[in-house]
Amino acid sequence: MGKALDGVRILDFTHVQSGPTCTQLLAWFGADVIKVERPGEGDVTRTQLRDVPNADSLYFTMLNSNKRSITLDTKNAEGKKVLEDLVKVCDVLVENFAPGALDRMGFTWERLQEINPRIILASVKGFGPGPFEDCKVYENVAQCTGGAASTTGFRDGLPMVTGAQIGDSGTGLHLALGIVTALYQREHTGRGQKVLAAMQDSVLNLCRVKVRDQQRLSRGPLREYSQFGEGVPFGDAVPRAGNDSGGGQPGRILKCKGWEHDPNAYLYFITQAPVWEKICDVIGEPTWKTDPNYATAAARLPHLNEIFTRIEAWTMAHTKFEAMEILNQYDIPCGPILSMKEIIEDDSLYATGTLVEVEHPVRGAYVTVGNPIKLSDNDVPVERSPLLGEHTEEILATVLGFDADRIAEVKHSGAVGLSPVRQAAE
Ligand code: CAO
Repeated sequence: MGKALDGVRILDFTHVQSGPTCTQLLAWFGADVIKVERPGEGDVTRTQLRDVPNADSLYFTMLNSNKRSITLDTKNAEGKKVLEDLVKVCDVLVENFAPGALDRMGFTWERLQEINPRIILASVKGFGPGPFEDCKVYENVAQCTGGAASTTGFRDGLPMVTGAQIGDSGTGLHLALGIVTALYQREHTGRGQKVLAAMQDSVLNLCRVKVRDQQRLSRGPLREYSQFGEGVPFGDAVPRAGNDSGGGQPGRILKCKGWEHDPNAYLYFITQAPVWEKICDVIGEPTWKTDPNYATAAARLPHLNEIFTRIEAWTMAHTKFEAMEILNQYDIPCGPILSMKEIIEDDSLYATGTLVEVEHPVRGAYVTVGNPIKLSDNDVPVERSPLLGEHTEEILATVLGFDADRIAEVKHSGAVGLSPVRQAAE
């Protein structure tokens, strides 16, 4: 088997989550990812949320697999020269610094193109051009400004952020697609280009259905939202819809046996229209098949609370796994609410490489989420993240062809090094 991005070299100038999640994916497709880190400190996440003293945190190790690490002070004159040399031999420079940081370092887009006209400059920023373009942004800010928070949660509660890191990892995914697309185009044009994935744009892209609903709202109530059946009037913006889903296929999270003491004893149940009659049989309401209040998807919308209360009476008599087994026999779409404990203990996820256990020389074995995108002709085993500066000399010697004297010169300048790791404030 091959490696999809074999021969592609990435200059990985990323930190925290959004950028590293992108370059980790590229590494899992076989690209050579060289992570540039500040001497003595490195990516701030190395020391954030530490669970093992003096070991790189899980935050860091789970976002930086299969990369090589070089320390380089890019504000040091010698460090700048080394960075220039790296730009010459790399295909893509990926960065997610605060707006303007790369320019302040002296590496404007114009300068990068002078150094290497084929370079692709890929950036994550919080916002695209506009009133907020200079702002620093973290995950939850993106969830709030991209429309996710105002549409998540319950109508009578606060706006809610989700556990899924759609702002950071979601933007990293968008950026990775932009990078491989720019690499493809460069095959024909020979030119590099800039790729920008703004976190607000990425979250908004993932909230596309809510933009749909905003426009539908001007033409009348959103009939599939529970509040329609409850007679609660709509305002002028898309409301939070709890766990509602779908139009013809409304869904809810329902209690299952054991819910009183297990916070995850729940099942997502979808009343998919094509299997409505089977649902009626399973829950013991066969007359609902022909009752005009329940027989069609449109007729059911004002009665969702009654319908789901009745279905819940059935699910509460079963565990979430029993319910799933029974419902699957009738092709009724549903899913148990799986806890992180249940997921991390699921052998089938290890069998596919979606979860992987990796050995680390300092922290020992840890579990990470492997490549979620499976290509039939890409075989890149998940490897541990690099220690800070682990590959500095290797990269100077083999990627840049520096001899011992030149390496000594660079070291002497203080541009690379391993001064003690700073203890970060959490
Ligand atoms: N050598 C020398 N200097 C370096 C360096 C290196 N190897 N790596 C970074 N630096 C410098 C930068 O040049 C910058 O210096 P200036 O402020 O003088 O320009 C400085 O380190 C700090 O970089 P930063 O502003 O990017 O970092 P921060 O911790 O202050 O902000 C963040 C972090 C994430 C808010 C900001 O980088 C950002 O908004 N990034 C874009 C959006 C993004 O990716 N957010 C997701 C983060 S994950 O939740």
